[in-house]
Amino acid sequence: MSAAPAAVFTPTATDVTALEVDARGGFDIADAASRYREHGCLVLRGLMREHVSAVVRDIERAAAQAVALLPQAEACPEGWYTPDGTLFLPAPPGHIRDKQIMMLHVGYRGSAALMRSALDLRVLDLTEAVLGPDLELQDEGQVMYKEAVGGHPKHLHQDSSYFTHRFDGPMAFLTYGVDCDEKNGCLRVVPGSHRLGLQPHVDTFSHLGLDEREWPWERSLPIRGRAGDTILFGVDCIHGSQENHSHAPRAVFIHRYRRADDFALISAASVAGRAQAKPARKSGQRGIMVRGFRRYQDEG
Ligand SMILES: O=C(O)CCC(=O)C(=O)O
Repeated sequence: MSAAPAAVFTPTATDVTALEVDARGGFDIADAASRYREHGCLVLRGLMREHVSAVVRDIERAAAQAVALLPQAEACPEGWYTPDGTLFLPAPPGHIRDKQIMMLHVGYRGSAALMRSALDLRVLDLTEAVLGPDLELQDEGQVMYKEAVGGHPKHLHQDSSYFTHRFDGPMAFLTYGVDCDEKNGCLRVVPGSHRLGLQPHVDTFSHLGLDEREWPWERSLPIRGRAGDTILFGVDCIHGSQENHSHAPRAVFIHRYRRADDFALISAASVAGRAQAKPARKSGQRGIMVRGFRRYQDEG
């Protein structure tokens, strides 16, 4: 899809009710898929309520472990990595340390609870209804962690700026580990923005982001929610979240699914990284199959 002008864009919804599905039990998969296609995002209330406490227990164990590993952190272009694979950013004034957690390494290889939650049948049914029968996990599962008292913002962006895919790209299911609102940095989305195609991104404190003069936070819709609520969005849906100004950490965990033959042509976290990236191939990007079968393809 080629980029369309952002200035004339009108969102497909300005009220969260248009995006909501009651997912505390079974729900109408075909209806959810059609609303997801229309808005580029969806709010699945209560989808992960049976998984959330076990996943958050592992997230908090991993957070304590990452902080203990900070003396061994090494600088990288994005911030600092501890040896467990956790990414830290500079901390704001008044924080208890000079570095704060951004992306916590837990992963499917580290937490059985996280892996179990990624195999939820309703999630796979909905993904299959949109992307087709053969599905893989894109990566190892992602945990974004905002520490208390100022935890980092993630500026409005499209995931396609970080990973531009050959086909549709992944569908991301982001679940709240705690109750979220504007105070602790709930996710904000721009319904219908997937129709814009990939927009130009700039370098920001939280890596690639949209220019704040064109995309101020006010253009996005805050999604308040309870622990266990899930927000589904595609790679071109504009989303992000502000700082955590509460006194408790705010974690979310994200599962991403894509067609088994899809892959990131370009992966980068900065403008220069995108400019220098050489188009990649499928080989080396085979994720764990979660539905269907992977047919042999000559990837040479
Ligand atoms: O932690 C968040 O709320 C932001 C997550 C996000 O924007 C992303 O992973 O692309």
